[in-house]
Amino acid sequence: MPEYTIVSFNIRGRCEAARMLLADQGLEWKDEFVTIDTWLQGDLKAKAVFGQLPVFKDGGLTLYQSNAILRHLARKHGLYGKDLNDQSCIDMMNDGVEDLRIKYLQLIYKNYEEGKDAYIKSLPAEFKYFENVLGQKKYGNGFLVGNKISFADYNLVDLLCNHLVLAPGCLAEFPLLSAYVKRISSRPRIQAFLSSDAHKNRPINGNGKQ
Ligand code: 0HH
Repeated sequence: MPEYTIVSFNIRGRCEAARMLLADQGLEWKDEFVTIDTWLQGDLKAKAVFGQLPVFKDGGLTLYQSNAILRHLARKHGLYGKDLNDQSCIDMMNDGVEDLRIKYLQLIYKNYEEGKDAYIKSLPAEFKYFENVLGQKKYGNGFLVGNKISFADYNLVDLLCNHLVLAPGCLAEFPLLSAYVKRISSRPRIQAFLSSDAHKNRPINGNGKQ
C-alpha cells in the first residue's frame, strides 16, 4: 500500500511538484480526487485547517498547505540541503517560487483574458532572478542550492513547465534556466512521470485556462 495519500481536485495545481518529487524519488502515493460537487457539500472544507485543499496524509499525520507538504517530504527524504545554511537558502528560493506562483494563479483565476499579454511581458523580469541564481556558485549551479536536488527545484520546474504552456518561448532568453528545466525534466523517473497519462490528462488549473 502506498505510504502517502494526496487529496486534491483533479488538477496539477499546487500538488504536481509534490507528485514530481515522489515520482523522482521512487516513492509511491495514492491520489484521491475530490469533485467540485463533493467539495461544495462543505464537509471537507469545514475539516480543512485553512478551508482548502490539498491535504496530504502520511500515516497518522494530516497536513495542509502545499509548501508544508513539500517541506515534510524534503525533510523525510533528504531533499533539504546538507546543512542549516543550505536549508535557509532552499527556503529563500522556494519563497521566490511561491511569489511567482501566486502571480501566475492570479492571472489564471482572476485576470486571464485581460492580463495575459502584460503578464507574459513581465516574465523576463521574474525569470532573471532565477537565471542569476543558477549562474552563481554561491547558491548552486546544477540545482538552485548546492549539489543536490531539493524540494524547491521540483517546485520551480513544475511552475516553469506551466509557464512553457502559457508562453512556449518564455525561456528562450534564459540559457541556464532552459538547460535546468531540460536537465531536471529528463531525469528518468521525472521523464516517465511527465509522459504518463495520469500527468498529461490532468488539467493544469481548475478553470480550464493554462
Ligand atoms: N496556500 C494553500 C496551499 O498552498 C492554497 C490552497 C488553495 O488555493 O495549499 N486551494 C484551492 C485549490 S487550488 C482550494 O482549495 C484552486 C483550484 C480551484 C479549482 C477547483 C475546481 C477543480 C475541478 C476539477 N479552493 C477551494 C476553496 O477555497 O474553497
